[in-house]
Amino acid sequence: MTRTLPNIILTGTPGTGKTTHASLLAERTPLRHLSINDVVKDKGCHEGFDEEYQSWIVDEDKLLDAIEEQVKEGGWIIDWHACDLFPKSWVDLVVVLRAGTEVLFDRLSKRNYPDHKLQENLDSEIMDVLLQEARDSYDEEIVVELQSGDADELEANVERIEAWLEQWKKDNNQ
Ligand code: DAT
Repeated sequence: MTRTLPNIILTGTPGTGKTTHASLLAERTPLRHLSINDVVKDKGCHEGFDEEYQSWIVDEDKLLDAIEEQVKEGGWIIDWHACDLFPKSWVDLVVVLRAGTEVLFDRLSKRNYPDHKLQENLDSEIMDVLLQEARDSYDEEIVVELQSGDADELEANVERIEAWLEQWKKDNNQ
């Protein structure tokens, strides 16, 4: 099925700004926000809750089955702190959001994460884990790394993605 609107994966370590970017983009473009966290919870795509990490143990097959039909139609901003599970054929752009250690520490400290979870997320950001995962999973040309340290960067990122969307529409004869 050809998509009349593209699908964008918005990924990054927790706290880098996925929800914030997705909400703004959903306001300003026809794209809709697909929070994988909500799908996992609401549609039960998990094998229970990991108390130690305070997160759901995701059943990836169930998750992909739950979203496949709607995602294939196009027009989604897929927001999740992993990206390697989504089939390449579903995805037109992968945005990896980044934040510096201090900024991320401040943001995550406001969430009641256990210490080891906070530290693991900081380590993951420092070691470029999500960027590497995106580059390993998708063609280099569709992976974009964007800084999300402050409000100016947020605005610039949203404008850049809006411009990319307009170009995608032209290229795809809309
Ligand atoms: P995520 O969905 O990746 O976990 P979020 O969108 O919930 O992250 O953002 C975490 C917090 O940081 C939230 O209070 C909003 C703030 N934030 C994120 N990106 C920002 C930015 N570029 N400028 C200012 N604040 C930002």
